[in-house]
Amino acid sequence: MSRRGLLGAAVGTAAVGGVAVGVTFTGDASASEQQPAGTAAPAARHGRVREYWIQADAFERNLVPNGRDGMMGSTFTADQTTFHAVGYRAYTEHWGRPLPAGDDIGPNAGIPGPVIRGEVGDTIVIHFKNNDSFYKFPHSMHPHGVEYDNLSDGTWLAIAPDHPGGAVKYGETYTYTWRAKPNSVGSWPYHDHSMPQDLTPFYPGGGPSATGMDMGGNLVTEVGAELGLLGLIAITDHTTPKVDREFFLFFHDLYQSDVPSLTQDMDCFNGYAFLDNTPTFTAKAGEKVRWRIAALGKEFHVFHLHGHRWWDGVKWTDSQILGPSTAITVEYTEDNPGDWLYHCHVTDHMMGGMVGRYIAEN
Ligand SMILES: [Cu+2]
Repeated sequence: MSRRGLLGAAVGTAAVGGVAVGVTFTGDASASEQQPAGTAAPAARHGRVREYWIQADAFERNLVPNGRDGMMGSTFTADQTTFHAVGYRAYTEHWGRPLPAGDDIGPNAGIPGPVIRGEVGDTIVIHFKNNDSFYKFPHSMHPHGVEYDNLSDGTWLAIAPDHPGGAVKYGETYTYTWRAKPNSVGSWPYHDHSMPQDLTPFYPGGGPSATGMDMGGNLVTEVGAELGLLGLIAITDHTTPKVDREFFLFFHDLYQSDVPSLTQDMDCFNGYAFLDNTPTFTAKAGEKVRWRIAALGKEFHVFHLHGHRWWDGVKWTDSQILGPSTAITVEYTEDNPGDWLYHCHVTDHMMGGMVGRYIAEN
């Protein structure tokens, strides 16, 4: 049973009013919810089942499409900054065709993958298909923040290589079931957690493959996430404030030693590096703004937004730390129009591309 008509109401939780497509609600999820100790149970609510059809797709990605580092002035040729990426994209039912961009799922351009949303009480069903036609690696989807059982963990281990859902082979499918609990409210990452792989055979003549380790080459753990298989989960409840703008920002890095077609390490926002290649976000004075921000990899990062301060839950701040697999939600009312930078405040990462533009209009 498909009930797409309900989607408008669900998208209203973000109050950004996007055209709602591609997420189907089917029936009611379990209504029983545990509450944290000492909190009053909200009115009983029957969650929905939200179904997503998500495919891991292979595509070429030039991380610096305009060929220029807008802050430092360096220039790049496309061959220096292009690699074979793999990203999650949301599709119509049965992976029919890619969904258009929308406020509900975001740009759906592959890196990051589609925004996966849920309200407390909902069951999120992910129909995943591996269409990595370039590397033909196994891939998976592993969530943070939501509840799941072992069959929906999406994690590969050498001691249990055939564990269902941990290594979905090229051309195959798997269904994950995740549940939004009261302690799931917030922003979370999801990512490929499948087998380590060596990329060097795919880039003949490039890179430092000779430096590979003795044991089976230059194995990279969570290689799928480095190639672009990452995204954000947004879980809300009845207390989540409505906002006028919601931005999704992913901090991630690609290393030349792992991906030999790159001529340097690249520090990326949403699959791009350097000012005016990374996303430009816009808002208007007076609007309520929310950023949902996550990071993966092996670096720590500092999200810094020029000209703005927000409450981090403990104190006022204009810089917030992120580490691998952590996420933050930043909210403020736009009160300082201008053409501002947002960037990672780790200097190496600024130099490597983690700089973007935020334009607030009067
Ligand atoms: Cu950083």
